[in-house]
Amino acid sequence: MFCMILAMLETLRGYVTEHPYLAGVGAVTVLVVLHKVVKARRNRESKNYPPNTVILFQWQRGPYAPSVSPFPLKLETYLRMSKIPYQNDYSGKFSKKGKTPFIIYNGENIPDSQFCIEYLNKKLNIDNNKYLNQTDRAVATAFQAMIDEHLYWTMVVFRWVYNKEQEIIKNYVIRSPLLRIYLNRLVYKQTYDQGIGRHSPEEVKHIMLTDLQALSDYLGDKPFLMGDNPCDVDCSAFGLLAQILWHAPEHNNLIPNSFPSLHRYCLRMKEKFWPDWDDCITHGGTRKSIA
Ligand SMILES: N[C@@H](CCC(=O)N[C@@H](CS)C(=O)NCC(=O)O)C(=O)O
Repeated sequence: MFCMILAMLETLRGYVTEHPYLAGVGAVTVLVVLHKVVKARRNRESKNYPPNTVILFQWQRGPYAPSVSPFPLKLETYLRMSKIPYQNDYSGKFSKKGKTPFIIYNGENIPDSQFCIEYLNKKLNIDNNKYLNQTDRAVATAFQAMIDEHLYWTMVVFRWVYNKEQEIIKNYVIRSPLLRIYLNRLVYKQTYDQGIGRHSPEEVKHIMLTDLQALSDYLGDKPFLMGDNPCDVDCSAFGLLAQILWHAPEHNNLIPNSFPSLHRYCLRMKEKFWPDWDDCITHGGTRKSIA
């Protein structure tokens, strides 16, 4: 069998050397056909999705919270808060923008958690922010940006740059050591380009604590960030705080000890929107999630 493959490769090599132009045309034809096959398969797949149901593409479930990534957890919490029918796809496919998560809804493909929320709010006439006045909406927008675009990066640096070998990445996110090395380099470059990666660990921790303090101070005694009712920004807050609380052993009880009101807030969000929490986590990798 091995000899046969070698002989075939040798014949192919001879053919390519003798007819480079024809070989090039052949290779392009094969690529075009492959592209069409993959596209057709994708279309066929999307046709099988139930109508009026959000298909949420995300990574597999996490060990101590439903996702190891804040953005799928944010989006899934929003879907639950808004009572939108949805199904998860844990295939780990990335969005057209090369990130997780994304959704498909009635054949439309939308990347980015925040754009998904805005798209669904508009499409389904949902307004979780209806109790907010204009000033509250401005504050909520600022907090959402702080959480998704600022506090997020401090979590990334601790997880991927300072604690490369920590258990969350090694045991649950990426098991292959080679892939881990590749991703560590990739994320290191992302954090350096973003700017946060140029600070010292003490400075990054300072930035994280400043943002957590702002969240904690603003939350005060309220049950949810903007008042008595949960709204869209709570999904961002919960998605990220859950990572620091349940998926960051290096922060060693930081939230329960230093920010007890944020801790109670996380437990409140969990209880309200994730009554099936235990079915949605792998319990430290000891069992499969069932939802
Ligand atoms: N703005 C995006 C951010 C999504 C994002 O950064 N996802 C990360 C995982 S936490 C990712 O896919 N990273 C892969 C990469 O950057 O290559 C959103 O809200 O969905």
